[in-house]
Amino acid sequence: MDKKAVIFGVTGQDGYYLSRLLSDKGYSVVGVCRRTSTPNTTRIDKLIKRDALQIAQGDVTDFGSVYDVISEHRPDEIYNLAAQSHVGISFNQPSLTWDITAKGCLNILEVIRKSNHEHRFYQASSSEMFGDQYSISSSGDKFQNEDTAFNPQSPYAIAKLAAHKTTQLYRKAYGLHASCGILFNHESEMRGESFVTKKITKYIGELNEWLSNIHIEPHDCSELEDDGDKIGFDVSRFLDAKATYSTFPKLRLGNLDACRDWGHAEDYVRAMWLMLQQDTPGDYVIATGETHTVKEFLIESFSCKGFENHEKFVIQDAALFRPSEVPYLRGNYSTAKEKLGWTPKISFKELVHRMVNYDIKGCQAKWKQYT
Ligand code: NAP
Ligand code: G4F
Repeated sequence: MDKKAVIFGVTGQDGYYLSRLLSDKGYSVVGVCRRTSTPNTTRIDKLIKRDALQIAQGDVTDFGSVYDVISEHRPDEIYNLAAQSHVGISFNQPSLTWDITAKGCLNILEVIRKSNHEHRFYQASSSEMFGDQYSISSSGDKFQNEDTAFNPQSPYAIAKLAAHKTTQLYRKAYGLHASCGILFNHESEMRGESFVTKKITKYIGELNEWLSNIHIEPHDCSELEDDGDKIGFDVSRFLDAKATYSTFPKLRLGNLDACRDWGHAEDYVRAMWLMLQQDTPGDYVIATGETHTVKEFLIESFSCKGFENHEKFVIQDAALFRPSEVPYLRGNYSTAKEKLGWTPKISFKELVHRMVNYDIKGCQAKWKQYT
């Protein structure tokens, strides 16, 4: 008999890759979407159209709807990817972040505990939970693994740690098959536009389109003027016959020194699935083992299309620095390698190039629509 899975958070980046993976494996996949006034299914529309994904209405903050979805579909596997997942925004909306990211997980666990059906559960834990903590290897390298202490530095990370601990408690106290993936940053062509990687690659797509329309090669482009515009691309600028390249805004960013361990989401959803195929539930760090600064991501992205000097396109904005920061993340995934047979396949360089090329093509298509 085919397996059935329910995914909370199906409309997000990981929701797209996970539902595609499970559907390819022959699962019947139900994705839970919350009510929004405009459609939020852009990433998954193609999967819905080809019947690879069925949609159910629900919201993780609403116990009743969580109960209804799980008791109606009685899935073998439940993946909780739902969260207010933006660390910066969690400082401005801590209460909402708590309700979705912490209490949402508790709601699902409570329904599973009371159910008479055996559901395997995956919780999307985060490397943000480590905060400013790291371990040191015998050769002096800094890293985080399953034994590293947690010291969250944001309302988001605190909510994630509450969900993580609650999942562990339900596993121990009630014998649930519940696993936590402590996932380090993972990005993709489908990444949300306010995360730093996508912000950078989308800007490059827009800048490239802008320059090619005014017939200027990247290396001939002089320093852009900072017009104080925080929004990047505006097609109407193209349509203004008097527009010059100096009116194109700079890319505004915050802290460029933070180190992140960036992988590709396609690799990371495979790890989620593997965790739920194990006889025994557990917690696993999922990472690449490499770390890069935001500045290194910037340089690699700009170099993809011959933009050599990123400084003339980028400005640092104090408003985009966080009240407290996670300075260094580099995961050691040896437990996942040993127990799940998981290793990442997509390198940092390939990740960056895939994202940049996708955004360049996307901007070219957008421009064609207007001409
Ligand atoms: P994402 O793109 O921000 O997706 C979050 C998902 O949660 C969206 O589908 C969103 O729906 C949904 N959601 C938000 N509030 C909800 C609510 N009240 N009820 C039901 N669904 C709700 O995040 P992602 O990058 O795919 O990450 C997936 C999960 O992994 C998240 O829990 C994130 O915190 C965690 N994580 C991510 C990373 C990473 O680097 N990507 C690393 C570690 C952990 P809408 O479309 O309606 O907003
Ligand atoms: O892309 P970010 O917003 O990702 P962050 O904060 O590392 O969180 C992501 O990864 C976590 C796993 O470790 C997930 F749990 C979480 O849900 C999310 O997916 O920021 C990365 C770094 C930070 O140090 C930030 O301060 O980039 C820095 N940064 C610099 N300028 C910026 C910007 N971040 C954003 N979002 N926007 C900027 O303009």
